[in-house]
Amino acid sequence: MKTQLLAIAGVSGSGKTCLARYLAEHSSALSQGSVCVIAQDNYYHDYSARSDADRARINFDHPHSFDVHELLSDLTALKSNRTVAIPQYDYVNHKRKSERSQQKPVDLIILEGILALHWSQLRALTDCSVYLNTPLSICLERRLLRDTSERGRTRDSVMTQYRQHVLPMYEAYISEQAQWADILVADGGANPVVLKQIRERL
Ligand code: UZR
Ligand code: MG
Repeated sequence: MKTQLLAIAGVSGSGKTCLARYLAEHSSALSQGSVCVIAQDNYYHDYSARSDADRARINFDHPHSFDVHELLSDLTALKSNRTVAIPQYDYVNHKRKSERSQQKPVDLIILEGILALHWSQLRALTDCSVYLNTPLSICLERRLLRDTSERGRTRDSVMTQYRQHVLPMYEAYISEQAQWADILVADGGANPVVLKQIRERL
């Protein structure tokens, strides 16, 4: 059976990870075989050689911050039924972890990330694409909660990152991805209507 790729894009806090998890939990509606979720965040370049202060200044919302070649190569390999070693990311320290996780070939790959539809080569591999149009005020609220509880940040540092990187990159690169999506969604998270729409497309 041909491996299919579903890509979910949207700004930070739009509910990509939650939607991807929900779809994976209900994957029998989408695919008769196995499913995996890949976070694009795992493909940030490895900045571990930089100083802590330098790393804290990186614009992680810019397309240049991702190793798109490695992401494309892993997706192509999975689509050709080869096992890949997926990098793992440590948000607290803004670094790649030293270990990788082995991913065997699956029938459906769900890729979720802020720029999952940005590169044309990535879009060419995609069988169905979703863009989350969640209101920015909701995204910011979620981001504040998550980053202070799970990613070791202060409220001030989240707000500064938001003003300096998240919003400008949303305007420059993230929101335009809506034009390349098969399905536009008003909010992320668990959503049976989206599940049905995706099933009809795959
Ligand atoms: P999601 N990010 C960091 O803050 N530090 C890192 O080391 C790597 C990523 C943030 C990134 C982006 N940016 O907004 C967000 N900033 O993680 C993407 N600023 O992840 O879509 O899960 O929110
Ligand atoms: Mg996420």
